[in-house]
Amino acid sequence: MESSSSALSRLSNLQRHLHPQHSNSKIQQGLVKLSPEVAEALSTGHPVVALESTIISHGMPYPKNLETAKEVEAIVRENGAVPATVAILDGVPCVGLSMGELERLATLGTKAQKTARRDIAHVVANRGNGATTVSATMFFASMVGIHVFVTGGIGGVHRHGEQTMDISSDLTELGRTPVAVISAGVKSILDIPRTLEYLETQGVCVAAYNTNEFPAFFTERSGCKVHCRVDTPDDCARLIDANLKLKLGTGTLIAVPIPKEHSASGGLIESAIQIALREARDKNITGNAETPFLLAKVNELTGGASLASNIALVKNNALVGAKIAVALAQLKE
Ligand code: PSU
Ligand code: MN
Repeated sequence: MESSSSALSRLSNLQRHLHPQHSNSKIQQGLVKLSPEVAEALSTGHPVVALESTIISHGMPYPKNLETAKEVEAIVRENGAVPATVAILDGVPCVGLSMGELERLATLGTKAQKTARRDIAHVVANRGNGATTVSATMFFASMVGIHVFVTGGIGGVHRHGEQTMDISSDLTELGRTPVAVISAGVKSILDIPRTLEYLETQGVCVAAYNTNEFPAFFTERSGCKVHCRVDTPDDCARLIDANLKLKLGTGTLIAVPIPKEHSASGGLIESAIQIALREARDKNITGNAETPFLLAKVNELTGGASLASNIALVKNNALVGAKIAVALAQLKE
């Protein structure tokens, strides 16, 4: 079997051969593999949108996950940006996946390892297949110079997080990695007010798109006000640009409410969440297994209504995110 150092040096040579002009040393060292399309876009300043992969492996069932992943990439392209789905395949962090790689990840499903920041090193060391969460995706996006990242929902402070300390590393990543994350807010499986408090502590600018209120993923409203409102992709681009120019070092969270016509009934979702939370407690499901468990349970209890809403909001985020990436690239011209 090929040793990992020779695999890395082979990759490194390949990268040098493919992208001699690229100045990012981590790419040149072969620590991360860019798809040819993403490499080309980054080297010419063309807009790029990063996409995560836990949503594919753990967030949705097969084959809807694959279908959605392909549609989301298509929406990003139709709106003028290059999609860069991030995942670790056979121990190699990849930014930009081929159709075959996307299919592989979707069929692996939960056999792929859910990979947050803390998991990156051991997935790479064991040459595993890792589906990156928001924290790990931000890390790799930032490493290669991608400023805009689209997902569905981010992790947050879990309910009773003040006792369990279960606080997603997505929030600390937002505190230390300068990438703008476009999401539909935070699911009400989490404690939304505490999630916003935690983001404030981390120094993260939370902006709501076309509203003054932070959205609650399946529904447009959470009852929590935000301190920053943005109304257009240009507004978002200026915000991101200011953050980058000042080298604040923090991420930006842009919360886009689910389109009205796709929002689920708040009452239906809330009762499903209550049942799912009780079941998670009874079965003692904790740690990084909790979010995927709750997502699947809520989907089952709502007879697929939550999955349909989830897919619709991710596509909408892809549309908005691509426009933001385009506006940001224009600002830099
Ligand atoms: N929320 C969703 N769908 C998801 C996730 C969260 O609505 O797929 C995934 C994302 O990858 C997110 C991760 O980064 O779960 C957070 O997991 P945890 O709570 O274990 O930090
Ligand atoms: Mn957790």
